[in-house]
Amino acid sequence: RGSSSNSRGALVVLEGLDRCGKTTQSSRLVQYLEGLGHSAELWRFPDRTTSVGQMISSYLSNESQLDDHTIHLLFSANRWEKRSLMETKLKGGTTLILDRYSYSGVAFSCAKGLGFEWCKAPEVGLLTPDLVLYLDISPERAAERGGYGCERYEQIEFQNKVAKCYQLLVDSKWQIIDACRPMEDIEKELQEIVLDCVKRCQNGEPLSHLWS
Ligand code: NYM
Repeated sequence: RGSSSNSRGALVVLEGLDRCGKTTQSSRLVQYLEGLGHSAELWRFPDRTTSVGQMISSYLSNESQLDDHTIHLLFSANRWEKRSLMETKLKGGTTLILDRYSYSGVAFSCAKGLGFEWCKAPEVGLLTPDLVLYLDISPERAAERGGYGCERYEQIEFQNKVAKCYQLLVDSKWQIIDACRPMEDIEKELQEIVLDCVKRCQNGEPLSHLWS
């Protein structure tokens, strides 16, 4: 498909507070793109299937304790271990819909009090998304959605700090989506934005690296 020799898949990231709806929306987006005949995959960070991912998973469920810097670097390592496959997929024409990425890494660690620049440093050199969809919802509204589970970070006060840290990361690749609306309305809006992005990448938009 693609009209240029530099045609590639799009790298699309969904971000937001816990329970903002991005997991549902990302899988719907993949279904939508596949329905149109595009090659698309849903990826999640953390990827809990790798050995680094298993360390992260046990930390998140409070089965293990780790120093804040250590867990930050593990989250980053978990993205680095997928970096080359990510590039291969994109260049092969597959669009990747990512449920969380480096922005979660920075926002959640920065909310704990780690330095903003320190948090960004290990992400430098990863692929820059073509589009970041931020599903915007207040922590109070998010918590109403069936309530938080018992994983680390799922508390309103902490989520407020995360939201503030996310704001420091907003750039021209971001689109802020009002996530308090009915799910179908959000779905429609995302479909339009993402399809437009997929088309741009088919026309040979170059890949770049964080943070630029
Ligand atoms: N999280 C996620 C981080 O703290 N740093 C990261 O780099 C990433 C990718 O992990 N509360 C946090 C955000 C979530 C938690 O994510 C697990 P999910 O989407 O609930 O599985």
